Amino acid sequence: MLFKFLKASDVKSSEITPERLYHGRRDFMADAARIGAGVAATAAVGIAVPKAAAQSAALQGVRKISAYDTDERPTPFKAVTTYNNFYEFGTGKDDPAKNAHTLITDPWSVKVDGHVDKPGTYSLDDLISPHTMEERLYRMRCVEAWSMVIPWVGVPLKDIITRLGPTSKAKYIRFETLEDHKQMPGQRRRVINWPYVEGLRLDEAMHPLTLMAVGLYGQSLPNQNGAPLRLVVPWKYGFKGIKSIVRISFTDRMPRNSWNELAPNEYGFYANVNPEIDHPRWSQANERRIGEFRRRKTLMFNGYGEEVAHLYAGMNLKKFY
Ligand SMILES: Nc1nc2c(c(=O)[nH]1)N[C@H]1C(S)=C(S)[C@@H](COP(=O)(O)O)O[C@H]1N2
Ligand SMILES: [Mo]
Repeated sequence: MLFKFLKASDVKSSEITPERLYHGRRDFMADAARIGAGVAATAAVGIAVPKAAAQSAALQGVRKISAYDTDERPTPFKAVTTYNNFYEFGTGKDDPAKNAHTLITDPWSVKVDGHVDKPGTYSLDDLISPHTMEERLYRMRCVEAWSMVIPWVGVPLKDIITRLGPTSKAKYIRFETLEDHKQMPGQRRRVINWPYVEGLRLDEAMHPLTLMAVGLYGQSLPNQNGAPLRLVVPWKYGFKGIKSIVRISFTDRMPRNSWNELAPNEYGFYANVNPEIDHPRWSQANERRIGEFRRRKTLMFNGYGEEVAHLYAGMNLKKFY
């Protein structure tokens, strides 16, 4: 594996908490940005900070690294890695952390097919170029009305897509999670029509905010968070963020998606965070940030409206929920 950042096992054995490592590195990166060192990396954990991001941090004179980062406080590592949704390992929030150790993530390959110039079976290293790897502090919102702020490590999905070369027929992208009833004991129960599938319109997938994550808090993804690679779409409900991806298909038709299939009146294909449209069984107007007491107002497109609202101009968001 090419990834140079720490593995979860390295961190566990050290005295340093992932949060302290993370904050330490960000201080370092901000310092490097202030003194104008183009690429600031290779400190305790070496992910490369792209030059443009470092420079924009310098311009703003704040600890902002990526132009897309939220300035909100990251949710503690412990909560991010023990309060999860990953039905392949059980339906309880603490099931994935307890059960996901059976998932084998190395070696890992991803099948690419459909309307694309370079179909084939790719190893993780062939798919993820470390040159475009970035850290992004994103606000995440689950349809169950809780939210977190997570420092992801990943590459913009558009970089992967551009290299694969979708043809003019490709209008959507479809992702599929591993199906293996031995490694994923939750799949022995048919709570979902396995494998879990998700999709995006191609322009949503090409948006610079859309990330293919391979890590969080400066280390590779813990299994329960979707190792070794998972989707992160910060303006959509969490269920769009499909985990442990083994197949990427370029399609001309809107693909099915697992939550929509499970409960079509509750979960649409678009799944944009929209406080004005309640889930049939509860309100979406506010949310509980994990670790906080007072509920917060939920923001349209999860606060990313300035960046993404244009993707949905003219669409009836009540119909396309
Ligand atoms: N394969 C798969 N991906 C999945 C899920 C799942 O059950 N299986 N749950 C989704 C839901 S509902 C949420 S909120 C996020 C949770 O991601 P996290 O546990 O890393 O916070 O993963 C999404 N991706
Ligand atoms: Mo969710």
